[in-house]
Amino acid sequence: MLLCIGPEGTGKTLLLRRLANLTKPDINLTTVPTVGMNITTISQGPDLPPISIRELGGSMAPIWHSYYGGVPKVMYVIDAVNLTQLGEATMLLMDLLSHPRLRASQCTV
Ligand SMILES: Nc1nc2c(ncn2[C@@H]2O[C@H](COP(=O)(O)OP(=O)(O)OP(=O)(O)O)[C@@H](O)[C@H]2O)c(=O)[nH]1
Ligand SMILES: [Mg+2]
Repeated sequence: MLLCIGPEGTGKTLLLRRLANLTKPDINLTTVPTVGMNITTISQGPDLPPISIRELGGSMAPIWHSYYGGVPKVMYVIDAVNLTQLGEATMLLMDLLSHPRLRASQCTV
């Protein structure tokens, strides 16, 4: 299962909802902060298996590492327009990239 993480309010839930509903233009744009996790299944078409992505809320950043075991790919989402959050986003990304559990599984971020 893939992991989708990033600081609070960067648009992870909305992005995954969009990816899961590419053929439906009118998705609900209202979200609530993810407390815990959301699992989204994204179809890849008739010949490929669906992908499951686990989103962890930004408020869970201190325990994101508990979910790194065996993860082949991480989607790290930032809000590039939110300049006040970029410092935090960078620090969390550095923690992520240097985490031994992800390095051991040769995870792609
Ligand atoms: N205009 C605009 N608003 C967005 C976009 N992505 C997210 N939002 C809004 O930003 C707010 C937060 O989005 P979420 O998708 O809940 O953010 P999140 O990263 O899942 O947040 P946490 O679960 O708290 O970590 C919501 O009100 C969204 O509707 C975008 O691309 N454009
Ligand atoms: Mg969310």
